[in-house]
Amino acid sequence: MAEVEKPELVTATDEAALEATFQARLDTETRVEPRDWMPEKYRKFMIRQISQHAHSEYVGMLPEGNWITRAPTLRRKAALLAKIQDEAGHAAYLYSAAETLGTSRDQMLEDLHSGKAKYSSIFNYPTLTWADIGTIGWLVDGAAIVNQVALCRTSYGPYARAMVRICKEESFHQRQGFEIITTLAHGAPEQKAMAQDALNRWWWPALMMFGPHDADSPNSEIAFKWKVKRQSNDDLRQRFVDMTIPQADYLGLTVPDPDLKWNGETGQYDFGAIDWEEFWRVVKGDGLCNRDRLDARRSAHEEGAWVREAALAHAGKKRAAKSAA
Ligand code: FAQ
Repeated sequence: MAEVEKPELVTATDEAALEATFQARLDTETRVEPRDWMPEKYRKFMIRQISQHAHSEYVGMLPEGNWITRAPTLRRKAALLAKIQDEAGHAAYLYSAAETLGTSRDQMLEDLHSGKAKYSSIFNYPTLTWADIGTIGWLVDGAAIVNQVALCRTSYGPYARAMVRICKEESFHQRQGFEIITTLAHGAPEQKAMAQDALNRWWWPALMMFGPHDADSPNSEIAFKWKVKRQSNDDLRQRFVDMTIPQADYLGLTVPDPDLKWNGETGQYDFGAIDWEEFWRVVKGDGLCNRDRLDARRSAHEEGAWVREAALAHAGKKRAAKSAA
């Protein structure tokens, strides 16, 4: 199908025709690329989602960063450092993908630092013990993969392509987390207790990562129409639960949900009610670590100003030298 290019003058009728062609392209699974015409609403919707995803990766470095200096062995420390660097890389790809939609990194960071933009609620919980680092890899990266594998088929080309690479790296993260938690769960009674305590604290926040129930998800309808979302919040959450319970069984750990049970009819696990009041409180800024996380990001940004200025000055000098040559 031909590219949809924006004509010089667009009347309301043209706009409707362009939108119809845009939707027809989506319906035939044609990806949207940066130079294609797209409805303003789609552009804004994608900036919202991709930038919030980027912020999650960016803020997501902080809970784990807390343990770099306290990792129990050199090998664990090297793997943790590599993982955190990967998250920085994910943020960088995602900020770049969002920039192709016409926003700037400065704008996105301003929205994060001012508290206007959201990031995943999970990163507002504290990492109290080393077992939390294993649990983040196991559950948080595990949930992120379930969500992001679906996004590899999302309609905006640069985002979908970033997801493919990110998912590969997240798989490594999940494996290293599971290895940490396996060592603890199969270790001394104190280590097993530490693993169980971490699971108790991270289980429910991990389920919240998939967002509100489908019926309470205002963005879902249009996200499906535009093929941004391929599977619903509840379907992905269910997939994560079904995938994770056998892993908890293997570890000999108990998921903190008295209502959890296998349902032979559906072939899935039924699970208890999520505390949505807690979810919204954390999303709105009142979680255990929201203030710390934003303070840390703001001060890192301010302290890094000289690096950005130096890089710009260097690029300016190189440009000047090239045009003088
Ligand atoms: N936290 O209408 P919906 C990672 C907001 S990456 C905070 O259902 P939507 C890697 C939502 O934005 C984790 N806010 O929204 C890693 C919306 O508000 P808005 C991040 C949330 O977009 C691992 C409102 O609630 N992954 O972990 C959350 O259709 C380890 C209504 O919700 C992504 O961002 C939440 N959990 O569906 C890094 C994936 N859930 O924007 C370091 C891409 C919902 O209208 C260490 N994003 N909200 O003001 C998505 O797939 C979707 O945006 C959903 C939400 C599924 C998250």
